Amino acid sequence: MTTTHDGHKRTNNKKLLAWVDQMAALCKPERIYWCDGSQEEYDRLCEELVDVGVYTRLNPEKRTNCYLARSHPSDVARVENRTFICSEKEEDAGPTNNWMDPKEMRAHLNEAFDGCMRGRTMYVIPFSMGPLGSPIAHIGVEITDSAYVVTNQRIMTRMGQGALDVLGADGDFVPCMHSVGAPLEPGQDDVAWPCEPDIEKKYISHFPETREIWSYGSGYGGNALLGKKCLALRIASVMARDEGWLAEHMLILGVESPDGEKTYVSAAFPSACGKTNFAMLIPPKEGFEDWKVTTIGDDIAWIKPNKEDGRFYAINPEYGYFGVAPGTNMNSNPNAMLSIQENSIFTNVALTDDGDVWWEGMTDEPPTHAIDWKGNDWTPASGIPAAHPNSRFTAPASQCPSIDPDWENPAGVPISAFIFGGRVSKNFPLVYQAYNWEHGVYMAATMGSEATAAAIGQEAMRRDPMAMLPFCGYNMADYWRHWLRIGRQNVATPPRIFRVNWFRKDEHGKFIWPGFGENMRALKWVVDRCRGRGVGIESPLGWVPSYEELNWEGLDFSREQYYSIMNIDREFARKEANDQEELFTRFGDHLPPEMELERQLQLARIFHSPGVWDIGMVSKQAA
Ligand code: O2Y
Ligand code: MN
Repeated sequence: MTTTHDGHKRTNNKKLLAWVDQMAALCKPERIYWCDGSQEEYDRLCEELVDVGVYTRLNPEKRTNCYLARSHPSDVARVENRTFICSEKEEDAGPTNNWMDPKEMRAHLNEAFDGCMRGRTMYVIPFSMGPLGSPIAHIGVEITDSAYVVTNQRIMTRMGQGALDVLGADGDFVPCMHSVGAPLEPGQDDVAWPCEPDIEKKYISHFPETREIWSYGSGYGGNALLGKKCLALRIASVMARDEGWLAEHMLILGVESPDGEKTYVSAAFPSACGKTNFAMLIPPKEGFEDWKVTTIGDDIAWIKPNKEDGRFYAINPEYGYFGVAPGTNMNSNPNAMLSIQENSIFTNVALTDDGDVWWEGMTDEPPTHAIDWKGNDWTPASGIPAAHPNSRFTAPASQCPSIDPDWENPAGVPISAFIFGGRVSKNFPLVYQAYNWEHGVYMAATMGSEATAAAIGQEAMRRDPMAMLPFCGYNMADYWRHWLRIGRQNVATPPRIFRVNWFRKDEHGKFIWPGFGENMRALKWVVDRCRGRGVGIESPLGWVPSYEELNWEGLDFSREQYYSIMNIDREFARKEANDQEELFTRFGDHLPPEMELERQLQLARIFHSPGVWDIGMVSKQAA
């Protein structure tokens, strides 16, 4: 073992030691600190952050061992327009990513990082994405000048000496370089949330060929906790392409039937579609008495083919949840609420007078007074949100009551279905199944959510293929090609593919489907289909369940209501399939021919399939 900068013998990995030396020479920190990942270290750093006013310790009787941080008001979310894929060739980043020539980006970064840690500590954070030593896991090392990042990373990843031990002398790691971009001059006082306020000087840069991440100027979330979106999705998607696996923006959950049959599914949803709620779903009390849903992960899945049994096995590469606070409550997600009782960090939520946290939607009645996310006095009459809409909790996954017993299984869990969901108010049924793998990939590639197009003031589909638009580290069309290939070549039994849509509205603009735990009714149909049960009806979009095929016990949901969330309007479906052409043509020669073929087949089914349009009609006839 070689002695590291703090005099400890932690690693003899030459590549790592050389990289840390090189980064220290560039950033010129006052000191270097290697994180061991211990509880003692976490407690000490949190205490230091309390002392300097970055963290507020919450009332231990309400939230044991919990802290609140408030970011700079300009640093509150991922910055997509400053997120870059710096592949050698622009076409390898594709039309949906911001590309910058790697040489040009390196010139910017060398200038920005030069001396950027003056007066600060440079923390070295070794971490494992995935259970330590799992054949599906990978090691990263983040260098950062933010103790907020260190403490959050300890919750979000398996961090410290254990990761160094797995790395060993010759192991490889993804270097993740991070600075808040706020060096301190001698004698200069620090601020509570240092960052680079000029958006044009922030860089969230990825180098897919050399598998490096460089992030400058932001201390927040996905911009700074580099194991998450940067490594586990953007860089990992490139590794997955090259090595024959999948790195997906997907939750993983298990469904256990009363007789103990366990089925795992993985599901992708764009932001604001209730992904964490679905990952932690509690089945309805009536009709699903002895059913259980268990959580493996709420955001990211690494999925590798297993040659032994020809199936995909998935792990959650993360160790914690970085969940959106607003809207989370004991009704929408009791498991999340119970996960954040202790050992959690809250960012940009409101502080109540009794030292607890609060956010919009947490309780029916707001507190009469609180300190808002900007640190100002707040009352319900203030007319502004007390918590930032993107405020977050960082909580250990192990604290989730629905955590699956196999969530740390290094071999992963076998995946039977991929579910893709968007937020669409019309025409897309509650649940339907692709006819085959290629059709499923097409369905996933064209998914999206409705957004009001400011220019025309009309609802338009904002496409988010596989919910990976901001997270795919290479050309999206090449990614589709990878999906098509992996389902054909790398597994004997690819998972069945489904789409779901919880968000259809009635003529008054009200959601028709109750959602949350009731989504179990659609999920059970997914499981049934994977198990070879259920008949299904052939619709132009895919197999759909008849009214009779879903379990309605305990829910007053009429056949007519069901038809209204299952019907497919021919004209609407035709327009949707036509509109998809615009997405496909953006990719030129990179577009796999199967995608256009599937679109044409879709149009043909819409025009020519023999009248199986109206699921209501079909079910009525059947009834
Ligand atoms: O705004 C951020 O920095 C976090 S974004 C995020 C966090 C947790 C899970 N998913 C997301 C996302 O944007 O998909
Ligand atoms: Mn996400």
